[in-house]
Formats: sequence, structure tokens, C-alpha cells
Amino acid sequence: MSEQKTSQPASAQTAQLVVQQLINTGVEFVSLAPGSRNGPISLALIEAEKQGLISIHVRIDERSAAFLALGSAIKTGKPAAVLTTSGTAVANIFPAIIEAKYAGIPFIVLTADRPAAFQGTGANQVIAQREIFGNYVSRSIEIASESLTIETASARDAIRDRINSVFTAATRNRGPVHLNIALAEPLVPSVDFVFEHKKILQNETVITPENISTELLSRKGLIVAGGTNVEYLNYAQELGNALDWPVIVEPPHQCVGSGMVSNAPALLSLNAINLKPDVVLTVGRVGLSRQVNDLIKKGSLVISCAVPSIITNSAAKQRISGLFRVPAKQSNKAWKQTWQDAGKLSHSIVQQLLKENSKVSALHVVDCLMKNLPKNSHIHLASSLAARDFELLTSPEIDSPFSNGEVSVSMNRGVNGIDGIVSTAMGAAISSKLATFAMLGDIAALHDLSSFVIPTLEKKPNITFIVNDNNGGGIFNLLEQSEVADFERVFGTPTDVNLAEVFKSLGAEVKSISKIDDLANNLNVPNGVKVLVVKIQSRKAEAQLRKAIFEEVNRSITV
Ligand SMILES: Cc1ncc(C[n+]2csc(CCOP(=O)(O)OP(=O)(O)O)c2C)c(N)n1
Ligand SMILES: [Mg+2]
Repeated sequence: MSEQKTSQPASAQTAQLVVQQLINTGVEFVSLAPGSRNGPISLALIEAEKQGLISIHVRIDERSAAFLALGSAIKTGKPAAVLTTSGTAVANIFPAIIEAKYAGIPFIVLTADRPAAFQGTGANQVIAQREIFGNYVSRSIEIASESLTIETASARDAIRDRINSVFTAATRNRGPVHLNIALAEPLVPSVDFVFEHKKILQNETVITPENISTELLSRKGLIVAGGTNVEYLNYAQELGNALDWPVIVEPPHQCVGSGMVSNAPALLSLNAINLKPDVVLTVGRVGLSRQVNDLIKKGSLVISCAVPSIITNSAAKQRISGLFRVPAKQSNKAWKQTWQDAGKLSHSIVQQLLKENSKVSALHVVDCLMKNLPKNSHIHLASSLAARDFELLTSPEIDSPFSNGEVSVSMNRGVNGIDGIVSTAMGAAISSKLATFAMLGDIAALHDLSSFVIPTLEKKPNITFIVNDNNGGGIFNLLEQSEVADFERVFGTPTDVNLAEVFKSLGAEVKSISKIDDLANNLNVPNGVKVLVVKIQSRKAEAQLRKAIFEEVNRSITV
């Protein structure tokens, strides 16, 4: 690091160290919310941005700031950081930390704190921050600016090494880490910050190849690709081609080629003997839908590759830490063809049913997006119906940029919270620099409404939100609770909010959509924040349409 003049207060020297280490670790995106205690670090970050070393995004709400950084890390695979002041501000990061842990996203949380002597004195904004995130973070340490009041190079080096060990753990452990930074007053720097360019970091290898018996590979297998790592999708496809095993995908993966199967949840619900696999091979984290979970539970033999460390209780008989080498070509042509034919047929049945039921449903919206999203764009999916509908409708039969793999997809796959969706999508938009879209429900949009508030001096993301307004939680209408008394009060939670007016008042460009063609015509490359509020048919009618799809596939496919 550059030498600072001794007149720089310890708080600013600490900020200098922290920000330089962020740069060295390869962090390019930092979000922050305002505060006095984190002031020295905020100012250092802004200075690093001016020097072209990092990009800074200020939000007024810590939860929004956290999900914004998370969205960047999800999209880029690089660690991103969030900075907060002390007190309850810190607790607002927790949902994003949980998501990062379960999704395996490198995420650095920086929290400013008062010096330890203030603990337990009743001083303003002092809470027990040190271990606040418990075992949700893989590393949690505290550094104190007071250690720097003794001006020695070795004190600085020791602190720098400690910071570095925490930051690098985010990438190594693919998850959240926490650095609590106790800063003593004065909190204003007395000289300018100067930063150095980052050092090039070595890429880490996470895969350990292993071999697997050839006898097993000649049997009838079904591959399920899940999780967020695109490498796993490519691997599943390569394996499917080598073994003639059909591949089914879970969002955010998509059917991007022959050998992948349409409408997997509907096909998996069939009790067709000819589609029953001897072996189920999962790649990455799987189990978004009930149908895939049932398959794994009932599958005669389940082999799991690249199981993320959060899964400690799996039905797999064999568990492979990484990906085994793709074996020599096997021939299971008839088996693969049976699945592909069933997929083709189910695709035409689903398309026919969507045509016959012309009232706009969330399924129509997803179908429209799959067919009309522009080339080289990105879409972030909410975890409620949006992700499930993409899983149900995905098909290699659709010829579009989406189905040709020219649209990337992300979602909060860690724990599927409906919180922070707006800000996660904005973070992905800022980092991807692609035309970005996000699909979410009315409740998820209202839950993260504060994220539409972007301070005037901040860069605006280019993103179009497609908000499906079915006046409540439509996903619950698909569950067994849908028939209980008081369903609407406890699960449906209609709000009757005029969403278009709300988004307009927050500065977004808004368009109300009531016809699906209108939606298709509004999927041009976004410029600023736009919201398409799509009026969806009743949640009950939507649930019936889904039921009809499953019943019709069951009736028509009898292999
Ligand atoms: C933070 C959080 N709170 C509650 C839930 C439970 N939950 C799952 S979906 C959902 C309703 C979502 O409604 P909406 O966003 O309108 O989507 P829809 O199902 O109608 O498409 C709720 C409350 C959750 N996943 N995360
Ligand atoms: Mg809804």
C-alpha cells in the first residue's frame, strides 16, 4: 500500500487499508448506505472510484444496498462488498448474507463499529456486532483503528494480512464473510487517499475429476442440472451427449440445445414406465420443484456430482465432489429418443393450452419472455412463480435468443426469498452491462419497494421490471393450503395497491399491460428503470390452468 503521511487519523488509515485490500482481492463493485461511523471508508471508496479502481453505489436502505452487491456478485462471479454504519443498519444485511451462503456467492460485508470501550455503556448505535451473523459467514473478524495509533509498519502489515485473509475467504469458500471495523474519532481524513491498482489473482480450481464405472453409464440415466454455475450446465449437456442420457434443467439454467427435455416438471409427474430411469445423475444443487425432489427421493440410484457444501443430507447413493471425466460415447439412443419425443409432445400440448386460454396468465408472460427477449440480454427471476414457470415452460423446441442461450438468467437460488429481488436485479443489471429484465410478482415488488429509490447522484441501472400483478401471492394457490378457510387473509394477502401509480411516484417509467402482444412490443432494450405492470388473471384461474396442463400431459402421453 502507499505510505500515508502520519497526520492521517487512524480511522482514515484503516479505511485506506480496507479499500486497498478490496481492490487487491478483485472486488469491483461496492454498495454502501450513509452513516457517520462508516464515513472514513465511504470517502475512501469514493476516492478509489475517482481513481477508476472500483465502482461505488450508494443506497439509502442497507437491505437494498446488500442485495444490490449480491446481484453484482451473482452475475459476475466476482466478490462484491457492502458497507454499513453501526447499529441496526448491520442487521439489515442479514437476508442477503443468508442468500449468499445458500447460493454460494462470494460476498464481503463491511460493518463500521464504535471502539470496543463503548460496548455496554449505553452509547448511541452500539450493539454486539462482532459475531452477529453467527455461522452464516465463513469468516468473521474485527479490526480496530486504535491498533494503528502506534505508527509502525508491522502493525499495518498485521492488520492488512488479517483483512486479506477474510476477503480471500469469500472467494475460496464461495460465500459471505464479515469484517467488523471499529473506528475511533476523528472520522474525517486529513490527507487525500491514494490507491494502487489490483494485483492479478490466481484462478482457483474447484473441480476434482473422478472416474465412474462404465457398466453404470450404459444404463438408462437421466441428468438433472441445477444450481447457478453455467459450467455445470455445459457439463451436463456434454455428459448427456456422450451417454445418450436426456438432460432436464432447473432455472436459472435453460434448455439450450438438443438432448434437453421440455416441460420437465410435467413429464416427471407422469407415471410412464418407459420414462423411468435406472440412474438419476444430478449436477450442482437441484430440487427446486416438487417433481424433481420426488424423482430424487424415489430414484433407484442417485449419483450427485458437484454437490455444494450446504447440502449435508442428500438421497444420493454416490456423491462425487467435483465432476468426473466425460466418458467415451455410449449408446442409449432409444431411451433418449423416448424422452425427447415425450418432450416434443408435451411442448405442443402446453402451447395449445396457452393459445386456447387467451386470458393473460403468468405462464403467458413467461412464454412471451422466452420467445421475445432480445439477443444478448439478461433476466433475473423472482423465486416465486417466476422461476417455477420458467422451469415448466423451458423447451429446446422454441427458437429464440433465450432458447439459443443468448439470454443469461439469474435468480436468488440460495434460499428463494422474495426479499431484495428488485435490488438484486439492479445489481445484476449494473454489473452485466447487458440489457436487463426482471420478472417478479406484485408482493415481491412491494416487499422491496424501497429499492426503487435511487439517490439522484447515483448511476441508474438500465432495467425493465415485468411485475405480474395478480393481487397477492399466486404461488400459494398451487399448494394444498389453497382450499382452507381464511386462505386469502393468511396466504393470498391481496393489497389492492395501484402498482403503476406507486412505481411512477418513485420515478420509474411505467406501462400497464393487459394484452400479451403489448408485452412483446415493450421488451426493447431498457434505458433507465422501466416497469411493465402486467394485469394477470385471477390467481384461482391461473392455478386451474396449471392443473389443466399437468392433466392434459398425463392424458396424452402414454409411453
Ligand atoms: C422474505 C420472504 N418472505 C416470505 C416468503 C414466502 N413467500 C413465497 S412466495 C410469496 C408470495 C409471492 O407473491 P408474488 O411476489 O406476488 O408472486 P406470485 O406468486 O403471485 O407470482 C411469499 C410470501 C419468502 N419466500 N421470502
Ligand atoms: Mg402475486
